[in-house]
Amino acid sequence: MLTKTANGEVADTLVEEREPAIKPADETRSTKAATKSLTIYVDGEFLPEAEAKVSVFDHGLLYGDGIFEGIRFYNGRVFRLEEHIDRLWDSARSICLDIPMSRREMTEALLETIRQNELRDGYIRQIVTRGVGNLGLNPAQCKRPTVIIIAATIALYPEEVYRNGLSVVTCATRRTNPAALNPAVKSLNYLNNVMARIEANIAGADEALMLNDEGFVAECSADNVFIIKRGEIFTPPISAGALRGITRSAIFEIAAELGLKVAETNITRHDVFIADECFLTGTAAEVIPVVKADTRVIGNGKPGPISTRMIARFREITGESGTPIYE
Ligand code: PXG
Repeated sequence: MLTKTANGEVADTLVEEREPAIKPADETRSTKAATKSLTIYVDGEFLPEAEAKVSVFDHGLLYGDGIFEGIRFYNGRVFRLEEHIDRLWDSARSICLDIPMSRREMTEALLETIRQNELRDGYIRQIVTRGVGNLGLNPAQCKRPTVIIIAATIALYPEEVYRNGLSVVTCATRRTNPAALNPAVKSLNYLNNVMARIEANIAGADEALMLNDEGFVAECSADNVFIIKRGEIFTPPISAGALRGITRSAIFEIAAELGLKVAETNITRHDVFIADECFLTGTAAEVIPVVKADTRVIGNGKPGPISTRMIARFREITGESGTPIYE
């Protein structure tokens, strides 16, 4: 296997081709002229990307003190916008951060950022930091949170990945214990996930399967995990260290539509190894099959029938629902 640097120089050449890239730079423009820079929302202003900057004293940078959301829009509609706004507000409440605007204002700022960039399909990164303070970590020094909204395009995984599936490895880095930092908070402190991802890179795998302190599966570095056994679907509960993924909840709805049961239950590596099917869900990855875990082939090594139906139905839903951007 490919084992070079911690940054996975060798592995990256493999992984990079497959990974969806959220690209803020010129080559990502779809409808806006390719030469124009992105327009980015920073604290109430729409700025050209070269001017969209934060202070080096912002505690988002100094301490990872802040929260974020990653949201997709498809075909001129934002997918599950209200759920993302709710989760942002939940993260804020959990870390005692007062978002300096109403949900309605945030929603409008988000839609307007997309409009300013004349995009119809893409990815939004919404960030609220603790704001500018001093070099001490005390958030009481930070007078006003910084709000940033970036709307960009996103390069999709190649279709072959959805047909052939991904490989995952279990990483030694455990998902943060909720008693230390609850993984349900979508915070700017993602080093735990980044370390997991580095391990996957070193191992030449596509994703890292993260366990919690008890040894149960929590999630992957940026995706929720599902397994299927004898027609039943299982996914770790939030209490196991999984983010309450918005794609994850879409899967619950699709499963109900298809008459399939989803059980939120603790899962071990063994359960993954002996699963008939496995797939990951996330805003960027959408619904993506897994065909190998720690060198064990899952099922027959091909994306299974239920995963395939899930992917197809998820695509239908993203294409036809959501908050309209331009109406
Ligand atoms: N777990 C974690 C830790 C996440 O950060 C998910 C699960 C999936 O949740 P949603 O709501 O997106 O279905 C996430 C998603 C990326 C990326 O590039 C995704 C996330 C964060 C950073 C990058 O896919 N969040």
